[in-house]
Amino acid sequence: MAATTPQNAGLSAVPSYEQEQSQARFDALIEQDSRIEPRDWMPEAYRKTLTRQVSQHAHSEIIGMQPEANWITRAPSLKRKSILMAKVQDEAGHGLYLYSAAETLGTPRDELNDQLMSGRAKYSSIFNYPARSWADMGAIGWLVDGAAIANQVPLCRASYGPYGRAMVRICKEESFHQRQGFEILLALSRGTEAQRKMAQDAINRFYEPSLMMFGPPDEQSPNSAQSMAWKIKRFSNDELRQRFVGMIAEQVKVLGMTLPDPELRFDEETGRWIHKELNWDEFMAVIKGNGPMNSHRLERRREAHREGAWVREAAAAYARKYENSEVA
Ligand code: FAQ
Repeated sequence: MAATTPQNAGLSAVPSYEQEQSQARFDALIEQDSRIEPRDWMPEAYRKTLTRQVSQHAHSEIIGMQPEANWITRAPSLKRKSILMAKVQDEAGHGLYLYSAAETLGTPRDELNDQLMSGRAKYSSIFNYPARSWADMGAIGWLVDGAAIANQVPLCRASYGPYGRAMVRICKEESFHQRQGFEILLALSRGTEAQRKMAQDAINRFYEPSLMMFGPPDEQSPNSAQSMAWKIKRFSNDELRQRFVGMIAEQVKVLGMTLPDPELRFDEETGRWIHKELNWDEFMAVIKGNGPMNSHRLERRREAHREGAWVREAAAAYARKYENSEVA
């Protein structure tokens, strides 16, 4: 390698002809609403931001299994139990598609997993709140999966191929999840006074955290502008949040329940939904690891990983056996 001299210092920062061509091809694909595929050249910052978002999303699906999995044994009927079990399994599947999509960007799954278990990686704030009652299964399905769909349907058109394609299947399953949550709340809303109270209490506790799932307000969202320019995100955090709040404002009427937001209204002039100021200090505390359930969720994840060691060893031994055999 040539030594750096005052004459050539800084030359490496000047893009080569090939780099310029690659950047131009990438820009054109984004401009045409085409897809970037794993073998295509992409700017390092694009790769990094996608790895961050897709892996955080995968971690959310995996950690998000916990609040509902804790209720499988306490579901009120065999039918409810089997539905809930299927839902929790779906979330595991979503985590796996998303880890696969993240791996195509070059970071191995073990490393992504380490980032989660060591507390270095974020996952959705919502899963750091406890699920206290059976009605919470309804509120999680209706509000949490509902917010997830509102956020994720536009991600089906994300510019990175493997992410967009994974999102198509995930969104189909999330729609079923939302309906099952709504149906749990509907059954409770038509039940006894105690059941109605339980449903209302669950809605009250999950309303604000579900609105915070969309991320900080636009002016405090450092990643949004670039992610939207790259067509990873198609709408801003606030745009999606107010779209979601408008949807649930109508649906809650069918339940005969209320949303804990006296300020909620549709503003005819701006064509936007107005909702109360959310507690962003609480949000920041939760995403920094200080929410009510953060340490519990991570400890449970590490425990499950330790308990699953024999499964990973057996799978690896099985794969080695077939790698070495003639049948393979
Ligand atoms: N929680 O600049 P922005 C589900 C972080 S759905 C935690 O606005 P960005 C389904 C953000 O990472 C839940 N952290 O960031 C299910 C960034 O920090 P960083 C998962 C959050 O990326 C249902 C910083 O704040 N869905 O799991 C949150 O442009 C039921 C600044 O924020 C997805 O992940 C938050 N809520 O926008 C499963 C969807 N919000 O990384 C089981 C894909 C923001 O710079 C049961 N992700 N932060 O250190 C996205 O659409 C985006 O990443 C956003 C955030 C919208 C979440």
